[in-house]
Amino acid sequence: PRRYIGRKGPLSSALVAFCLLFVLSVRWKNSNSQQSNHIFYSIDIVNEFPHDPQAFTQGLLYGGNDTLLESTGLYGRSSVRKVHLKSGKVQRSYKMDRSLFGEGLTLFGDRLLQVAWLTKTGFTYDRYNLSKIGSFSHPMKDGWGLATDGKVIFGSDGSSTLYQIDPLTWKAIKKVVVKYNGREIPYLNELEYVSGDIWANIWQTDCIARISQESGLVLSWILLHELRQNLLKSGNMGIDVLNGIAWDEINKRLFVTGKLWPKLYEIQIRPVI
Ligand code: DDQ
Ligand code: CA
Repeated sequence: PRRYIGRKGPLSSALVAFCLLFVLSVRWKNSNSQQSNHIFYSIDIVNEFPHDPQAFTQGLLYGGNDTLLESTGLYGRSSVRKVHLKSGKVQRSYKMDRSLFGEGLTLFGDRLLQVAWLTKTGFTYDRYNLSKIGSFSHPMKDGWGLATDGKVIFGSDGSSTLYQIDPLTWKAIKKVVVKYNGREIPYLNELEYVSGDIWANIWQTDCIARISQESGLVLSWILLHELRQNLLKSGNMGIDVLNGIAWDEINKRLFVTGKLWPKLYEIQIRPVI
């Protein structure tokens, strides 16, 4: 059995070792990102946690140490909050003015950045005590979703445009039109940066689009209809749409919830086609 490797000397051994390393590195790369070449993904629920059913979730991100940072909407109920993952308890909350409708939220350095519905003004908060620091005006037509890769801010305004914004000047650096099979995909809502791509809730659907930030092309669809359907089946008739994606980059955990949902889910994606 050792005939092929052993007797041919160091060159063939080196070749075998190289091939093995190559295959392993490709496998490692794929297993470490939530991406591959599949187009449609279903989900498996890994964990479910309580979520404030009064929270009209409009922005969601992982804040480290089993906490989530969340922005909520509806006039008179809009807030920026820090939530304990496992209990769903609101650990700290900033109540927004009654005239504001909270939307996308992202963390840039020590500051939380938030946009609001039907206004081009956004707000900055201290990430630890959630006190309001200031405001900014952004280049989008409206404030829907926010995310960041730590360098630029990604934004959505309910259209099919995905914005890249300079966090210092708040000028648009780049705009791409999000498309799938040549068709524009409008209603981009809550966003998340995951391993180089932008994941977006598509408003009024149970789908998340995984989008190439470079080209705007939808690379895959994640189908999550079972989450909302199961909540409805178990009697939660007051829930609104799926909204809110949070990625824990360190522990590779993916969380989703919805507006007025009593639960937040940790999920894994699984190719269906
Ligand atoms: N958005 O999240 C899609 C950006 C906005 C959702 C607005 C839902 C309407 C709620 C009722 C508003 C009352 C004036
Ligand atoms: Ca998010």
